[in-house]
Amino acid sequence: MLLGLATGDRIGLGVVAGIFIVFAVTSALLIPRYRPDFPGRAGLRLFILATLILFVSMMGAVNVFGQEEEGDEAAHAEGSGGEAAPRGETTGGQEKEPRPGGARRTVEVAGSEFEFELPGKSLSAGDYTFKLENTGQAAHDLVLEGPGLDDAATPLVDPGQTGSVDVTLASGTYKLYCSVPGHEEAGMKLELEIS
Ligand SMILES: [Cu+2]
Repeated sequence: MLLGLATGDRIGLGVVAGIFIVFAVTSALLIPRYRPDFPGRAGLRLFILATLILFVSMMGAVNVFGQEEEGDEAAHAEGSGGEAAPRGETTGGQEKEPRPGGARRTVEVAGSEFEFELPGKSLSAGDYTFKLENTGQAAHDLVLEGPGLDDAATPLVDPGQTGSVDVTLASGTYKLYCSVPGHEEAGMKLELEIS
């Protein structure tokens, strides 16, 4: 049980136990040397009373320190449980709902002649950074059009380079295309569904 107590509690308990042990050893071994008749009749009552008081104090100390420890454990358990639950809710919310003030997510788009490649064709609403990597031989950009967006675009990105644009996507259909003349018509265009 002592091992389970916090350091401070163990010290407090140790002091009480130490007093009790010193008192018991002293009265049992040392006092008779100097007072062979100890304890006398009055002394015997006093000795028993003092022993009882110290014993009760010690048990009281065990209870008090033990309960403090249990209280701490209960508080820790409630604290960690309380933190875990909101985290779970937040994670669930990321999948289904718009998250104003939530973490911005990154979508990596590869652009080349003449197509865009996205990790997926649907996303949940929220804040995104679209990062265009030009894997082709000509310069390209990435423009997004849809609810709440009017020609949000990356800079023109040279071959082998990357460029990004921050957008907030709401529910609906967005069109992604390259604005370099002729590229959209050649195939650099796709639709993205936001749920
Ligand atoms: Cu292009």
